Amino acid sequence: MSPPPGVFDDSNVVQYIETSSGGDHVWLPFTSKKLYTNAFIVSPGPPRKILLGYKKRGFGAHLYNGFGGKVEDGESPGQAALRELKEECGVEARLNHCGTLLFVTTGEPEWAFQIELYRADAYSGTLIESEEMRPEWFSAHDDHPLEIPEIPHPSLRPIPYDSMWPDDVHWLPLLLANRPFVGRADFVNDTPGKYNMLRWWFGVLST
Ligand code: 8OG
Repeated sequence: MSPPPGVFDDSNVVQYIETSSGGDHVWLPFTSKKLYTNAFIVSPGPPRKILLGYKKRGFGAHLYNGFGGKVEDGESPGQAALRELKEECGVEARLNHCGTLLFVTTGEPEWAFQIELYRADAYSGTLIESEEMRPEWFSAHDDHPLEIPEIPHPSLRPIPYDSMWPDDVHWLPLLLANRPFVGRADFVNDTPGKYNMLRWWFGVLST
């Protein structure tokens, strides 16, 4: 099955997962894209751990996420990712691009959000809590079959997928496994602040 509309259609994209919680939902229409970034620090350890931020306000409030935001005029996504990481948790890192995601929501018929995902293995500086994010470490031992299983560290909580965007459980294991990916998720936004997935697709780049 080929990637959904809006996800770049390279011949080296192989299907990773395709499903729908809404039965026969059609992909939502959109006319243009807004660029965002999202960056994760995965410290090799031991114990291997991932830095997430608890979002204190705004879009996605009370969810854990990577650090990121809107790409401003004149910035490349890579520059925006570094700026947002520094603004939101005070640190600098050598970021590697690892995925591209597209999110479309009912009620926003014109816009799709294109998120460029980054990962770093190390950072410099001192972690700080910002007005927007409270950084916290979680165990990055992972049950993904591509990873060598590790014993979770007793003082680190597992990744809090129940308190994250509902699509993250599908692609964060790919980020942890260093497998480049693309994907799309369409959401319905019936209740203010609550997003449920209508349809989603994720593909691993076979490079
Ligand atoms: O500037 P602001 O914090 O509002 O930017 C929104 C952030 O949320 C940005 O990093 C992109 C990210 N984001 C979405 N949708 C999703 C999603 O479904 N999963 C994750 N992990 N992040 C998302 O906009």
